[in-house]
Amino acid sequence: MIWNEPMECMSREALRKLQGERLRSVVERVYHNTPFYRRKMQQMGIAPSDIRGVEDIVKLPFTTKQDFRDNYPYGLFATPMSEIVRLHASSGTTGQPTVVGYTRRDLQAWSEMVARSLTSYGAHHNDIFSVAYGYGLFTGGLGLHYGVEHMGGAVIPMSSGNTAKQIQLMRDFGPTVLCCTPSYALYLGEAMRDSGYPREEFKLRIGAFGAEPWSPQMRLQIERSLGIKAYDIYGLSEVMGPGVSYECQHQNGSHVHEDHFIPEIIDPQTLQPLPEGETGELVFTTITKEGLPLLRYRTKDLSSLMGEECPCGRTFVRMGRITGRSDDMLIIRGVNVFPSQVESVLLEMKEFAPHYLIVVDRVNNLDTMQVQVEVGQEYFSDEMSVMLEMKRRLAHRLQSVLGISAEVRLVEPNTIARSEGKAKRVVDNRNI
Ligand code: DLL
Repeated sequence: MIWNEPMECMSREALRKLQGERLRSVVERVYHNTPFYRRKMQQMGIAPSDIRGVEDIVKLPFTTKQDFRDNYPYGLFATPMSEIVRLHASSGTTGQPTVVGYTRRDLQAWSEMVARSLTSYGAHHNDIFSVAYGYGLFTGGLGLHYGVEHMGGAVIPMSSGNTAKQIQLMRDFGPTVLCCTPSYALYLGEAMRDSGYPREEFKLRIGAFGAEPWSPQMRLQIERSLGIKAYDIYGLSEVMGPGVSYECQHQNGSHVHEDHFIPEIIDPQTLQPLPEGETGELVFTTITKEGLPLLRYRTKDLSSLMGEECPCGRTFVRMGRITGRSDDMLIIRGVNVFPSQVESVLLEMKEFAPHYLIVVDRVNNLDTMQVQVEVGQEYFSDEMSVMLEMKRRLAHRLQSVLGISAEVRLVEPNTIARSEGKAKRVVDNRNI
């Protein structure tokens, strides 16, 4: 089934024309409504009239997470706040979050894109969806939620966590579609087995998994343990949230909603566009968004684009699985974490030296994070209670800045290996 056949299966020629028109209109809008873009374009010596079609996209400036930081909180918005009806946020590179805003029309477009995605997985309005992505500032929960309602499905707004309850309601309410991070899906599979309820008592048949990288092997493992077919859903808050791209039944890459976004792949060093098929950094230009339109947003995600026809009939270009990042962002239990956030916490607490090591692991399908940190010479104490209190305060501060809990291990001064070049801040033992 295809949710919006006229759009999803439009001829490439018509699509390119539509993209050109929409690109022109968004450039015009940001030039007049967002001082940040006007300034950038003026510095580059370009005017909206220089953008005639999609091919001119390369003339436009890039946008980065740093630009969000410099314009915190609302400086990149292109509409007055009176037209914004929803705000979300994701992790910034320091303690400051990245804020995104949506107009009513933006939310409608987003819901439709999620509905298209779920439909392409084989879900329909008779399905019951357990949405176990986090609700709140994270776009996962509410993004999926509104998409399900838009397509007429029944949504169980589970949010993440409280696994025993998830299992019980999955058995009692009979959801047929599970939406969560792939690592949580694995964990739920295990919890289901341990619950002692026979598999036949669960009705799950489809999974919509994303928000973190996962491998083909992990897909098989999830499918086996939950007895479902698992599909990938990709997205990022800055560009919209979940549903920027979606898999179809052929599962050979994810279709990008090209009537709303123009994807590019660039070389992260030279910033030059790369030809189809080559791996580089994914860049998106939003061409319909009102609240927060973005020109050439650098996702830092590494992928490639595939333009060959897909047997499903959709004409939207496909992007390959995300194979890594061109920065140091980690995704731990679905939450984006930058080592620099840990550093900023250590720098604000005088007891600690900014020498630290983040050790990430996966134990029983759950990500764990340990922060090893050196205590400053003059704060080191033989008294257990003093050290425990220090540890508790740091753990508490990390939890509030990162949004996830971390185990803190205090170590003696000068025990963390010093590097002579780029410091090694992260040891990731997960085998994703
Ligand atoms: O993770 C939005 C989302 C929610 C997507 C639910 C899918 C499902 P952010 O918190 O802004 O938004 O994180 C975005 O997560 O740049 C990727 O690095 C990573 N990511 C998201 N989806 C996938 C995926 C949401 N399917 C960042 N595969 C992105 C690999 C993914 N990585």
